[in-house]
Amino acid sequence: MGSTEDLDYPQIIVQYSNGFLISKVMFTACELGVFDLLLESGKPLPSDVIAAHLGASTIGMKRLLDACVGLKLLAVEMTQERALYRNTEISNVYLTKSSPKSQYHIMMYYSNTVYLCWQYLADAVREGRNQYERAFGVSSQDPFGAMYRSDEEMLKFMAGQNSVWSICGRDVLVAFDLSPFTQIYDLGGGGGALAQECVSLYPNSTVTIYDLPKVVRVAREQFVSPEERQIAFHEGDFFNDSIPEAELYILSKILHDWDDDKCIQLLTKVYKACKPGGGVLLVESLLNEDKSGPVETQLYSMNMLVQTEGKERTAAEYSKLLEAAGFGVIQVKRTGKLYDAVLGRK
Ligand code: ASE
Repeated sequence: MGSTEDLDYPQIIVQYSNGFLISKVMFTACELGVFDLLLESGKPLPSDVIAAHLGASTIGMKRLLDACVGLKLLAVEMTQERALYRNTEISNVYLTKSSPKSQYHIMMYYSNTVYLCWQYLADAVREGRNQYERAFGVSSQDPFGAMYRSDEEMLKFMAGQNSVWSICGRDVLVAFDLSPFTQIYDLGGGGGALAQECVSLYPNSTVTIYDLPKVVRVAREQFVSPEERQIAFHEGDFFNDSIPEAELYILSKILHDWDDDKCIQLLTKVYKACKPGGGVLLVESLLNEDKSGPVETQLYSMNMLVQTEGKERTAAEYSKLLEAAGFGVIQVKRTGKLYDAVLGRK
């Protein structure tokens, strides 16, 4: 910001116009396996070698690699007329598939699913609802029926959501001391990465992942091993089936999928199931009270419009939902990262 932000050359407009080009370059380099190859190779490689290994054209690969250098996702060094490319530290940690902090799966979900929905953002704004019918030809009545329209889509979503917890999971789980709660249900816990983080932070806790039967099946097959004794599963639909008694319920990125009525309906069920002295932990990206930011959360709220029935909310809005369901003492902790925590007590 500064003197370039004027009407002669609107830097900010140029930057925003190019935003999707930046995303797509990063997603494509991930998808083609550029960062994985450079990690495995252990030494800088020329573009033609990278192209040959990844089954890509030399012309296209060279162009992609140079753009990644411009974006600081790769570094280049010149040796006798040959350009050699290597990963930057941030790429090694976040863009390779094998890294424990890999964001590869969420990027594939953004690039191949979210991206297609955003094609219809104007329609979503006009109509005030998600765009599954236009984007994928599936009914938008039941958003998770649409999001889980195939096992492959469901797996991509679960893997994508899991990757977020490798960078935000710890912060949302230490925002409050959860050690008094040993019996925990993670409602809509999906692939289980948050549950895994929870049992590692709180060794006396057991976390039951409550999710749809097909989600539980994939979580057991692909994400959580039977050796992980502190993690259990419960198959069910939390709107239509009963919710077992527990001390703490985690609702992580669940309420943002639904309108206020559905949220209150769900929270009321949770309140009834909850042991006295127990609570509910909401993990969500909080908007400022005047909705002036953070911009990431505002953008996610647009995404909830194109993909779900929900929206991102302020801390006061979540507190109102919790109070409507009967929860008393409500505490809010902002983490400064993407996701924040709200604790309501019974
Ligand atoms: C949901 C979370 C997500 C439902 C659909 C979703 C995410 C993407 N699509 O509960 C993760 C958050 N990212 C964005 C862009 O909203």
